[in-house]
Amino acid sequence: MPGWSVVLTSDRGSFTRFGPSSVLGYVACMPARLVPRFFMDRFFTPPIKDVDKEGRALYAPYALRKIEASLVTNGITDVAVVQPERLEKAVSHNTKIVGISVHDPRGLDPVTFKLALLFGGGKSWLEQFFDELGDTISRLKRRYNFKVIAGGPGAWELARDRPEWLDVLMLGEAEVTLPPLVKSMLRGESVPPLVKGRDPKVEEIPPILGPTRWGEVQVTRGCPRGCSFCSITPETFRTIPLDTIKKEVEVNLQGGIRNIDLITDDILLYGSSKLRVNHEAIVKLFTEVKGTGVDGLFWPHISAPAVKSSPRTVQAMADIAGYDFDRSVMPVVGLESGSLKILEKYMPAKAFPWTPREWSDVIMDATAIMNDNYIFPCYTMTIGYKEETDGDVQESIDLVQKIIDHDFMAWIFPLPVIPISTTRIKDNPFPALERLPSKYWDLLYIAWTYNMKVTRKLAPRLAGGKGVTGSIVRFMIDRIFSSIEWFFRDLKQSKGKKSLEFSNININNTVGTIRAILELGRLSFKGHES
Ligand code: B12
Ligand code: SF4
Repeated sequence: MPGWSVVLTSDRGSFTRFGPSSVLGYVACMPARLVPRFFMDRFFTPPIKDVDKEGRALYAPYALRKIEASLVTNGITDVAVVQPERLEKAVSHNTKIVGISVHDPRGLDPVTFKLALLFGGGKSWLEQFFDELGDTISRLKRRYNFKVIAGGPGAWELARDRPEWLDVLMLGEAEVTLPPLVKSMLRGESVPPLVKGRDPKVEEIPPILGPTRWGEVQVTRGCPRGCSFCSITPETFRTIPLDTIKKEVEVNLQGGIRNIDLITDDILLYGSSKLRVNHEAIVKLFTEVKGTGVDGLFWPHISAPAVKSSPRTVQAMADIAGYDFDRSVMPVVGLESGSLKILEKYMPAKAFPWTPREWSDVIMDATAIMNDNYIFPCYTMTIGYKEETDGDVQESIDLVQKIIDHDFMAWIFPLPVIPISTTRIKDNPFPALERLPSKYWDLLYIAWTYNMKVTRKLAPRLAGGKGVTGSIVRFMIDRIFSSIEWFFRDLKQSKGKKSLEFSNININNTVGTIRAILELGRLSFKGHES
């Protein structure tokens, strides 16, 4: 094994394909004691094993590919992206720098934080994977004496709680700032422990050089809506040129990837100016990407007001990409709140070109348009602002109830709002059980009972193909989601206090794994009886 001078990796919560569907990536947000390791390794966060003949990862998360490209195009070519499981083999006395990309290393992001709150706390799988990577890095660092640099969307969490083995933490985008920093480090010069990356112009962002784990290709960066709780807010909005996008699609196709995931914070922002949907640019994007021979064309985010403002664009996207039930899209979409007060204070541009007063109509119309085009939104809500009262939460409940009454195919996740330290609400307190409005638990209950219904309808899609893994995941989704209604009812009735009773449960051990499998069997049997 050669031992590259720069080795890039991330923890297993990121360096995986998340089984048959990226939605299953959220399982890693669960407390580790409640999901046996066996299930993580086999179904939810299995390692990506493919390597080239020199031992580098054949498929990697997009951020690592971007970092690699920005170093290589700036003359730092002795770089390898490797899986965390192969780190030990990849580093040697030649290694000067190990770079890691982090998504949610301390479990502070909304989904992870909420699940800890609901299930009585404890380390999430994301934290567990990060700590395991940290142990390996510490050990190897003692032997080989390299420097460690970390960055990524979750870097802010390490600024709050910094591991002792970390030498440099970079906040923000890397393309411009990282290459000179790495050159200094390779020369053995001392560099500051905390660095803020400057946002690159689009022409300063080089295309990736190797395939990504599920064909990720970024099409926009940043979001001009400027919601005050969102870490995307401080970024400048940019549309990536179509030529760069097509180069990245080509790299993925050459790597045998057929499905492309267009990374964006809102696919309808592509080519836009001042938040106006650019129909022609989006049709061109979809047509040209599809024309390269791509099979599936997906994307992670869209915004409800943009959908409502241009239904023909949504329909064109669906037609070109060929969406149907088995090829549906399940983007994360911000629903945030039903309260006018909260919308006006924390996200006044969220509803643009409509006003916060019209938010409810925007959501209802947009959901109908999305569902007509096989787009099933995962709506996320931010609840628990300082001045949010039960009256505000009731307005959110009313909006959610409307979605339920229309029987839309949409999940609804009421999440506690997190004061991410790169946002304008960074000084707000972290959510705590006692500070959440008491109606939060009613909202959670109606949302989750509805989510269970929707999840069961979508189970065949979530579980992917008909293979063994697909069948097992389908089976688990069906049984688990149909048998936890009591849990949310108890939380509602106890105003959240019931969660404390879960703090001692630990099934992440051999006995727990066997019991979990038996329990799945028992539930399945019960399910067939009813
Ligand atoms: C793909 C994706 C996922 C996937 C894959 C996750 C994974 N762990 O790999 C899935 C769907 C599973 C997912 C889940 C989650 N995600 Co996610 N995800 C994204 C998404 C859409 C794209 C990421 C990406 O590739 N971006 C493009 C690259 C180029 O940007 P980047 O990653 O920021 O990298 C740049 C810099 O950060 C930096 N950098 C990155 N790595 C490194 C490494 C080094 C050494 C250095 C120096 C710099 C550096 O340089 C890069 C280039 O400029 C982003 C949205 C977005 N706009 O980025 C959300 C996003 C990153 N996710 C987010 C969150 C919160 C989550 C969850 C924690 C859920 C939650 N709400 O609580 C879960 C965690 C589950 C998990 N297993 O990790 C938030 C992060 C917020 C924050 N700042 O903390 C984002 C920003 C979405 C949002 N708008 O809120 N996610
Ligand atoms: S619309 Fe979404 S991505 Fe844009 S600033 Fe608001 S929360 Fe962030």
